[in-house]
This record gives sequence, C-alpha cells and structure tokens, in this order.
Amino acid sequence: MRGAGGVGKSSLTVQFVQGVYIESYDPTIEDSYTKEIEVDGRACNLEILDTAGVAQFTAMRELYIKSGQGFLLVYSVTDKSSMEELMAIREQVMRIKDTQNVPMVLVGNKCDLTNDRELTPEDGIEVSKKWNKTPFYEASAMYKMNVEDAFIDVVRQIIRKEAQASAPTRSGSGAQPKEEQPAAKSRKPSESVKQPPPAKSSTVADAKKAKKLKKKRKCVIL
Ligand SMILES: Nc1nc2c(ncn2[C@@H]2O[C@H](COP(=O)(O)OP(=O)(O)O)[C@@H](O)[C@H]2O)c(=O)[nH]1
Ligand SMILES: [Mg+2]
Repeated sequence: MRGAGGVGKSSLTVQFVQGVYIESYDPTIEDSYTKEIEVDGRACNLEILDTAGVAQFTAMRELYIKSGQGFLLVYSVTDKSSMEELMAIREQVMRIKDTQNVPMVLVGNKCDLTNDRELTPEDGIEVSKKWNKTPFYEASAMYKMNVEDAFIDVVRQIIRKEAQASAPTRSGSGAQPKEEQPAAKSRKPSESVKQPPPAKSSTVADAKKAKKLKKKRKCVIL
C-alpha cells in the first residue's frame, strides 16, 4: 500500500452510510452519499464526499475543499507515509478555507491490523496535539470501530461553528479574531430552523418536505 490511496476512505464512508464493510471498493470511484443523522438530538442531512486518490493539488481537490464544511483526514495505521501526506492536505484545507478554524477530525484507520502497524495511537495523539487538538480517532472500517463517532464529531464541529458565526459577537465575550463569513453558499438568509409538520396530519409528503427543509451539512473525506 503506497501513498494516501488505500487508507480506507471509501470503506469508512460506506460503513458509516450503509453499515456494511466492502472488502474491495474500486479505488478510483469518487462518490457522494447522503445520510440523515441525529447529532445531539438534532436531525440533519449529511452529505459525504468520498474522494479518490487523485493527485493532491489538483483543481478538483480544491473544489472539494471549497465545497466542504467539515473534513475527515484519514491515514492508515499500517502506513506511515499516509500520515505524512496528511500534513500537506491539512495545510491545503486551511489555505483554501483561509482560516485555522476548520471542522476537522484525524482518523487513523485499520486499527484492527495490530501486526501490520507502523503507527501507534500515541503517534496519532501527537499529530492531534500539533494540529491544535484536532479530535483524533483510531478506527476500523472493518469492525465498525469509532466510525460513527468520527463522523458525528465533524458534524458537531460544523454545527458549533455555524452557531458561533450567527451569534452576536459584540458582547466581547471572546477575544478571538472575528471569524470569517461562512461561505455564501451555506448561508441561508432565512436561517430558519424549520418546524416538523404537525404530527396529526403527518403524511408521507409532509415527511419528505420536512426532510428537504433540514439543513444540509457537507463533509469531505480526504
Ligand atoms: N483490515 C482492514 N482493512 C481495511 C479497513 N478499511 C479499509 N480496509 C481495506 O483497505 C483497502 C483500501 O480501502 P478503501 O476504502 O478502498 O481505501 P480508499 O482508497 O482510501 O478509499 C481495501 O482493501 C479495504 O478492504 C479496516 O478498517 N481494516
Ligand atoms: Mg476510495
């Protein structure tokens, strides 16, 4: 296994979205998935873009990063170079987003492969510290370990960031530099938290409508 390809991005995505482990997923397939999830009691529609092993600094990758709100940076614990490659990827994400404050998790996948490890959990923790305490998970797509937790963590960060951005900041509660405006795209002028349809007249159409109205969050798996 060379390079960032093969770290298990697709396996993690498919495990999270469909609850199955796919032994050999076409490494060239790049796809987006949607899943409705509940985070801290709030339902939200998550869109996940599973990127394939394209060259790191292509225009495509830039587009993905631009469009994403949260990022899972995945390496394999069996491949030291895959972790090293994440350094540049993280830099790229922060450069394109033009902020250090990007919802992100670090995932060390394939932790089930104890005998093939090139990296320990401590290695991941160290990187996480260097990355300003980016949440870190060792995961196994194969055994569904920490898969959900890692995805939920990013979504929670996205939601938290949205709340920060829309909260009035003049109270001076934080000496933080002012956060940049969220991408115009993700900003609905009517920041409406839509009410679910009344239960009594709940129909399939209503349910569909409610689903549509739920705010979509997009995360990218790199
Ligand atoms: N043992 C083990 N193998 C995994 C795990 N996740 C992925 N793989 C295998 O690693 C290979 C690459 O996985 P894939 O998801 O296609 O990687 P991607 O190129 O990053 O999308 C496949 O053969 C997977 O079956 C895992 O958690 N444990
Ligand atoms: Mg893949």
